[in-house]
Amino acid sequence: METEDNSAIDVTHPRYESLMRRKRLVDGYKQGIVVSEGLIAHGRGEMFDYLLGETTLPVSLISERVAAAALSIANRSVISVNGNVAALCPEDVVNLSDIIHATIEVNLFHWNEERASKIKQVLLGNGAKEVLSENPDKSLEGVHHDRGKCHSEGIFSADAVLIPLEDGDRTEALSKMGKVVISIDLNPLSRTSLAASISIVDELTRAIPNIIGFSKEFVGKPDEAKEMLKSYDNVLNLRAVYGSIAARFEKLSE
Ligand code: PTJ
Repeated sequence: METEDNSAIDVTHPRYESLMRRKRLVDGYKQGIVVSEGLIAHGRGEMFDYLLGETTLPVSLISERVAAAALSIANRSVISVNGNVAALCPEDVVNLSDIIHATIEVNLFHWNEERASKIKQVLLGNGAKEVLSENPDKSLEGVHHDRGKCHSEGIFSADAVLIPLEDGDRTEALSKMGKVVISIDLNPLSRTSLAASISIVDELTRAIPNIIGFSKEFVGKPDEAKEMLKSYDNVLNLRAVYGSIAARFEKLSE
């Protein structure tokens, strides 16, 4: 795979996956899908991924399973897609939406109609049948300005929303609207992780395939999904994430 300066990324490089994610984001930036702030946000995510050991914590597998349960029993679920998500894993987003029958909505922090349209094309090119994108007709309650824009047929009326790499303000607004809010955010201290109903602290391109796998298990099993959701405590789960990071550092410092 070629990088910006046309040098190849060596598949045997120990950080190959990480380098590939960076490449996808830089390519997305050049195509006008990712904003420059998205590159900074990715760097912040990478830093937190180091703290986790660049692996999915056992406790995050639990929140991913619960997320699959919640999405599988939702009446109206929506997957929110921003520039980074479209650049990193558009195919997985489409696959997940097919399995859980979710609407895909392009929802941007830095709103721009032209970029929303480009992201929609990326998703359609990856097999999406329908994508809500341009001309949002509603606003999230309490979030003014362009950041609140959303679609009445999508996020606004959804009972469950999957929000990868989301801003804290909007997460809080979605929670206040009474929705089941499922975040994917490597930062366990972010306002998003603190405000979500199910906080997945994991890297996006690891988390979505895991949710896909778990979603398949819940097909035709709504009672099992409801039971799983009922027994879940997000505060305890987040505490377990902090505990896992602390335990890792204790071990490293021995
Ligand atoms: O395309 P837009 O306009 O919607 O903008 C997208 C960004 C990501 C720039 C925007 O939503 C933003 O500014 O987000 P924040 O507030 O920086 O939050 C992004 C969060 O995602 C941070 O807590 C990062 O640690 C985390 N993050 C970044 N990359 C990943 C990640 N979490 C999981 N997987 C990643 N690959």
